[in-house]
Amino acid sequence: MSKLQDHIQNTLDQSHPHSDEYHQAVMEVFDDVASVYRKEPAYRRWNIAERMLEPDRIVRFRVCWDDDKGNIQVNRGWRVQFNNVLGAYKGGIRFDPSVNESVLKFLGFEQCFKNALTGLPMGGGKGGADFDPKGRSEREIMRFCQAYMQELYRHIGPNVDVPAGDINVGPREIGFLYGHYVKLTNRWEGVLTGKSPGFGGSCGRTEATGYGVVYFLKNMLKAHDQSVEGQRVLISGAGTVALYAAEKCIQEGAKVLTVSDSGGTRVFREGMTAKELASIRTLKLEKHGALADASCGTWHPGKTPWVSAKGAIALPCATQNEVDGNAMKRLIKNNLVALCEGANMPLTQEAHDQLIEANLLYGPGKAANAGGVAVSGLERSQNASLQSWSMDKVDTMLSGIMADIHDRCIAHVKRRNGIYPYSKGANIYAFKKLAEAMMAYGVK
Ligand code: NDP
Ligand code: 2IT
Repeated sequence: MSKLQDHIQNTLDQSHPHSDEYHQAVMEVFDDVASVYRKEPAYRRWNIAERMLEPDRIVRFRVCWDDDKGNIQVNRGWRVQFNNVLGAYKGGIRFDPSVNESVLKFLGFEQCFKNALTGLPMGGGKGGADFDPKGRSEREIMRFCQAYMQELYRHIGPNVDVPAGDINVGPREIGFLYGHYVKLTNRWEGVLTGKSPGFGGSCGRTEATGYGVVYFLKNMLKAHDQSVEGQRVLISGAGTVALYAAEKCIQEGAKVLTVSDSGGTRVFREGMTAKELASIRTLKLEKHGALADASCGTWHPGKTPWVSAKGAIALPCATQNEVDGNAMKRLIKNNLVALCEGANMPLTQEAHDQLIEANLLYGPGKAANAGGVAVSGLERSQNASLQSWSMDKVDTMLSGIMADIHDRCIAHVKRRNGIYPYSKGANIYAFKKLAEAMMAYGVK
């Protein structure tokens, strides 16, 4: 470990104890930027590393709501406003029982770097609650969203902090959240993204993260004289990101062998068809955990995609730390060629280190899944100028932004054994951009 890495680890231990996910995300970045940091004395002079580790603020609040039986339920809500030097805080909201401050700090920290890579003026933030929507009625989910917004609305604004969706927060939840914001403030403005296109949302926002992952993959493969067509692809998750990544893979002529959820994996030996994908999307919209009930492919309860089929491309699109060391060993043994992260930090530290060691193509989440927040940025532009752009226009812009992100990832690194180290390149590019803005702002 270098002196800088030692210092970062000590600072994390002292200032952010019991925050494993946060430590993991931070150390991964500082392992990659240590050499750049050493070469630029101004970073140390301005104490950039330590300042970057401390979120601007974390708002934590009680969320009380009535369930359908008339019982009062109590949850905990947060908004982590991480860093706004590049623009208003921007990042999703996650509702899941696994949400805690460590998870939201890691997501907020990653978001600062991801948003820097998009080239759009957006700072980083993340929010959520430890609410479990599984088994809850639509009315209960609506009342929860309203109760969450009852506090959140004080802390957000179109030029302050602009939340969006994440796990278990899609267009329906954004509608409930936005509706309550409008009611509370009497202001119809671009304060949330991921709205339905019927009331200020952008065409293509729902598709953007999944499509963007595949656009990034295409650029990465092209830079190494390969293509997506005909590839065998393993996808995890069956939510917004996973199913649109699958859709784009099928459109590009790849074979999607798997999708999964917390119950298990559905395998399509010859590749999923567009019709099968449509049936799964309908099922998933109806209820959580419905992948087990689908009538296509074969069902592997309790299994992950990584042990259920063999593919050259892996797109983890479910959640953090979903690919562990054993799974990565298996993927590498089965001749993995490229892995692109639809989810945020889906690799455990061990899996990450193995992938780097194996010298395979690796599109890190902060680059590969940035298409979602990028189209959120386009939604803000449309709201600010009272315009509504077509799907074609947004998709063309998304494809251009993903190509630019690809190029930014390789702007500061050279090929190593024939392969660009995208993860290191993404961390260095975004770090420099954030650090330069922080130094220009002076001490704040
Ligand atoms: P969704 O809620 O739409 O889907 C999440 C999917 O992941 C579901 O199929 C869910 O299964 C599965 N999943 C969740 N937790 C686990 C677990 N512990 N083990 C196995 N499967 C699990 O979320 P999104 O598709 O929006 O988000 C997926 C990932 O992509 C997250 O990491 C998110 O942060 C990231 N992301 C999302 C963006 C967006 O625009 N939505 C943008 C960039 C990144 P089940 O239904 O059984 O829980
Ligand atoms: O992780 C992410 O980038 C998101 N959940 C999307 C954030 C956004 O503001 O669109």
